[in-house]
Amino acid sequence: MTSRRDLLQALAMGGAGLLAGVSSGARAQHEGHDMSGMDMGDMKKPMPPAAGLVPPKALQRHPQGYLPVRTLNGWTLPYKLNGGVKEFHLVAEEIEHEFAPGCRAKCWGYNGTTPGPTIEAVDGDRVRIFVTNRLGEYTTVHWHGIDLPNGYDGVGGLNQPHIKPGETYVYEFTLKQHGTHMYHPHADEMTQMAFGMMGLFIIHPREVEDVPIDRDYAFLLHNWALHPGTYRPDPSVMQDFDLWTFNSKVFPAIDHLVARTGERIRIRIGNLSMWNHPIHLHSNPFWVTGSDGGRWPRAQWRREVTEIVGVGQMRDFEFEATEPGDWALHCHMAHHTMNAMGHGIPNPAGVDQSGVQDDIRKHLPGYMAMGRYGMSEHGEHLKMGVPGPVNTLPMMAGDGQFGPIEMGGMFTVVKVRNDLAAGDYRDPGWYQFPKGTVARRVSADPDFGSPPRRHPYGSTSPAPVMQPEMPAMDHSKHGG
Ligand SMILES: [Cu+2]
Repeated sequence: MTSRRDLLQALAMGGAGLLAGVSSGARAQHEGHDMSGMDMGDMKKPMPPAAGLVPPKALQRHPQGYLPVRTLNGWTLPYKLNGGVKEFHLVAEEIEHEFAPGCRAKCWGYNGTTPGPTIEAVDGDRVRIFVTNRLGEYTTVHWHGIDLPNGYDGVGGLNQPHIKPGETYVYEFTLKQHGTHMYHPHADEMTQMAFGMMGLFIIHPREVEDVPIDRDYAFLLHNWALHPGTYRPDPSVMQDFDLWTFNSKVFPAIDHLVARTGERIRIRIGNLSMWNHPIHLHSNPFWVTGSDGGRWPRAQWRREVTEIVGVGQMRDFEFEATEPGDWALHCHMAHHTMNAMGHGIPNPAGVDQSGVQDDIRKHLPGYMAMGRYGMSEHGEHLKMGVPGPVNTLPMMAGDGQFGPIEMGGMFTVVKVRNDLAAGDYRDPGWYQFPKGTVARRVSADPDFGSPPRRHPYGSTSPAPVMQPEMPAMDHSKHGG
């Protein structure tokens, strides 16, 4: 699938303008500017704007020496060099956003997306950031965790006048640190963040890092009260959210993280949601190596398999890709890997609803009682063509090569392969398991399925059967 970033790069090469990713409003602000100093980043390689696959890009470092981050489902904001100052332009505006195919909403963001584009710069850079407000109410931008003069800290009323609709403000400061940071409004914060206004601000160290990184991924955690059947997030909700996102996307629409064995991967995670998220990476333990405080001294690195990224915090994970495969990366709060949670619904677990279903069907043809044996049916019934509420995703979704993955929300896959080129981020497909390396059935109880477990609405849940071809165990190889 062509990502937005790939598309932008293709557009840029096709002459559609380096600001192809900037909204119409922002583009108007830039017209007439000299773009010759614009950082091209990894846009230098020509690529055809063909539909479908975009050819791999060679691993390209920025002229200042850093490896650009890979913002999941996102993009990096181009800048213009003006007298040695890096000039960026953010435009706050309402946008139409897709969480995954089948679910869209009116959200607020920057330059056409939520999260807004990632700002990347280097310790020591002077940055000048224009902020244009195209919302219906005032806003500001706070540069979260960045050491700067007080008048640029962005708390409306405290540090600056609010940016009214139609106004453009400028922030200017010199970066005195490195690390993983964020930006977000500090005006009507509850609403503006609930609608999606946030972005990453990555400051690379001046020196090349002594433990070098081969792929550098980044995303923000967020939650949304987009109630089933609606098109606007509800900003008043504090706990019972419907959607849990990595960079405003839910599984299965979240980009995969691709890695080659032998590479060192960094995953930078920031949290602007209303919950703490224990982020869990399958495969081997990772090191927690940094935050908005920069890359920590090595004595502070910790090995973990799950790390809580608290509200307002940033955490950098690093690991060496040693085992090829498809490894899950997800929040360990089980409700945060579901979509479209239905809150306040009676609990049907263990309840035979077949009689109730018939009664309800008299009033609601096609009604399906669900949940007696668990919630797996929920994803299945939508696949069978039974409509749910409009603009509402199934609670769990996504099919892998062995069947339904039954995840949603904050879940994606780290795909480690032996045979990738450096800088190739294309989805390599599902992992091809070497023969004999997958968990397999060795027996099944023929009586367990009696009476057969059937979904109340008649869909068959196949009764387990004894496998006649059950492999004989070879005990001689197990040394006792
Ligand atoms: Cu979570």
